[in-house]
Amino acid sequence: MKVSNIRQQQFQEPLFEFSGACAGCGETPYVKLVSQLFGDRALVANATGCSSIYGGNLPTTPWTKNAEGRGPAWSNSLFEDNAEFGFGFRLAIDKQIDQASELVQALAGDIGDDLVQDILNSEQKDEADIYDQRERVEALKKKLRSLRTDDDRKKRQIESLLSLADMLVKKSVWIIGGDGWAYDIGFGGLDHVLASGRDVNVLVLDTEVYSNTGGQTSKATPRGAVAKFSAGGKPAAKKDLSLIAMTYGNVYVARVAMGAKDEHTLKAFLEAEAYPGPSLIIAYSHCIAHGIDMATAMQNQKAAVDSGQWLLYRYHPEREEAGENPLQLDSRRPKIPVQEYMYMENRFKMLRKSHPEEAKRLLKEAQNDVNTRFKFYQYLAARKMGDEE
Ligand SMILES: Cc1ncc(C[n+]2csc(CCOP(=O)(O)OP(=O)(O)O)c2C)c(N)n1
Repeated sequence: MKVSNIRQQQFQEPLFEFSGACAGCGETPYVKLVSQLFGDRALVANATGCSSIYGGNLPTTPWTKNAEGRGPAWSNSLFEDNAEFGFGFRLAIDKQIDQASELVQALAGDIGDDLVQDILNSEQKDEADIYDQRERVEALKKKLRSLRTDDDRKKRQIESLLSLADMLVKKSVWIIGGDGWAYDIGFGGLDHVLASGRDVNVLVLDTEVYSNTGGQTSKATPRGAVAKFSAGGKPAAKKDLSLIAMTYGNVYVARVAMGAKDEHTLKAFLEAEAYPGPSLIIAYSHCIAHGIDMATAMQNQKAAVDSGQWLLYRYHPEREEAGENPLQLDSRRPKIPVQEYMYMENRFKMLRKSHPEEAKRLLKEAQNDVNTRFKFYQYLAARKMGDEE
């Protein structure tokens, strides 16, 4: 199966199903995609918010396992420390990989050199590679169970390695939450984790409000939108979280909208996961709080992109290493005025009724934001690397 082709990829079994989210939720398709692509080896750290509520309606859970009994490990931490929580997963896994590798080397004489070398040198670059590593680890465990010794120290080493061996198969750490978590309350921790350089994948389900508590303004709320605490329309522009992350240079950053370009979304998830450092995906997620028809909400996503309100791009640090510009602008020049997108949604429309003059002023500013942003990103993406100017 060519997983980078959306038509083939959609045959992958989801390990996230029957959630309690609103019908037509804009967040769940991204969560489902993570579960399809990496679910049998993923660990999910979920910030409190809609995704932790529909994702952890205990005692039931929409997270499930495949026929081999493998599925994602999932846990929910606080709204204010989820990035750190997921970072802890990474540190713990890396420590266990180190311990397992040391034990494999210590027991090399009993295990057999070929298997030891194959296990320790496996790159696990893609799913086929990972499948091979799983087979090797199964062979390792079988071998360990068959070993007989009177040496107590060796016995302990064998027991330890049996309990750690599964860590030698590549794991995928996903730190997931909403914009209230990522842009506001958990931002300090998120920034810290991105700056660490460690291999984690952050998925921000950007509904542009605190959805789970009824739609309060966050720093992700766009200018001119009505939300709780912004009854007169949000006066300030949306914070550019991806730009902040790009300044590190070694963070993979993507901005996606499934309803606008599904294959682009898929590509970004695959690239983010394969990149061995921190990755940040900001995913446009429509929401009932927007005052839209949830049955056709993918069209709102498309209009957001067509108007330039939501830019699609990918910043890949490895392109820079190859002498290329790391930023690839995947959006075309805006082809509809931002007004056409905004007035598809009650969150913008209602301001015209309640504060018509202010609505006019904010609309003008919103169009100005779009124009400036597009030019700015076009400039960044057009830079030739190594230029003096
Ligand atoms: C420190 C703290 N403050 C407030 C809350 C209450 N709370 C729970 S979920 C949530 C909103 C989450 O919004 P967001 O991160 O945007 O995720 P969404 O619900 O939109 O997916 C809030 C304010 C909390 N759990 N912890």
